[in-house]
Amino acid sequence: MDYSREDIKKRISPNSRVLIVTHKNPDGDAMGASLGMYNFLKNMGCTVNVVTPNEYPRFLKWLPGNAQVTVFNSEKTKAKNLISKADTVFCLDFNSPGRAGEVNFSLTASKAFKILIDHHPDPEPFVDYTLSDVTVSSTAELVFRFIEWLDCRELIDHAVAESLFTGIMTDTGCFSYNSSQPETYRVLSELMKMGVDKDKVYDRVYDNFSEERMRLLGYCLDKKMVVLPRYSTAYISLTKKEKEKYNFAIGDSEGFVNYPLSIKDISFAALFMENDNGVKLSFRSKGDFSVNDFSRRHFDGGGHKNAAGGESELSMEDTVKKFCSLLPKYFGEDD
Ligand SMILES: [Mn+2]
Repeated sequence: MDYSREDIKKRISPNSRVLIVTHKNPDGDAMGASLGMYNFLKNMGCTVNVVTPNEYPRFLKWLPGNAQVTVFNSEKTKAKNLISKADTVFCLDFNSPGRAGEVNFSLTASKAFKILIDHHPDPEPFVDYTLSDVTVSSTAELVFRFIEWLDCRELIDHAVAESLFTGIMTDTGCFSYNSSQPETYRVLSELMKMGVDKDKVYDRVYDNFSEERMRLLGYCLDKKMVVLPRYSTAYISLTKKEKEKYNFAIGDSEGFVNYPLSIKDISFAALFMENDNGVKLSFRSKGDFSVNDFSRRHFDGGGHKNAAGGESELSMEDTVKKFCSLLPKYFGEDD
């Protein structure tokens, strides 16, 4: 079905009830895109709410509109109510209902008009309108383009700009990956013209860690990183016990998986984090090796070509074993 700009505009006309949903374990792009959209839709005159499947990191809790976010896991009745009452639902930074965790069921049951804005590969057809582009840095950048496409540039205020800027900054690792398109810098430039203070955003996101988190990072790199030069691979694993020792909080392991990639000739990195339901995995790669395919095939996950997540219900030991047993197939002769 094709919808025109006017059709879409009608869905977010003043007084319409709009809900924004993002993926489980929300990251900077998920929250930046969602709160950018939230502040924009408020300026449109909509009644807007944001629902996240679960809690998100403390370093994102300063974003404009943060106080209005409903976390599904902690406020189920309220969240379900918001979803069922919405006329229009935005699905931001994910493209399959399964990525929305428990929100999945209320989301698929909802009769609302659904708009998906995302940059992950292979979107599933569970929405009415899709804006998907894997070549774009972040969903936040796509939200900016969506607002421009609606001809609503004048409704981008400081709150919208700051949120979207945060999404682009975090999803590109401060412009180190997914950030080779000139268009990204045009969007950033427009956002900065709205008064976004780049240094302030950087400081709030990256210089906001606890002492324990820094020590945990040191421990991981010194004691827990395993380097397998033969397979151009390095990985870090962390058990529940180790996390507890460092008073682990959500978001503390953000970025850990990127460190092994700075080692010369390492092109594949993995992080294994034990939790109550098994092991959560993060993958990063350089070059052509698709961690999206790897994770989809072996670890029930997915993401982008060079950055993906996954899950394992096996024990930590067996998960690491499984991971290591796959390496010869991808990175060398099987002997
Ligand atoms: Mn993203």
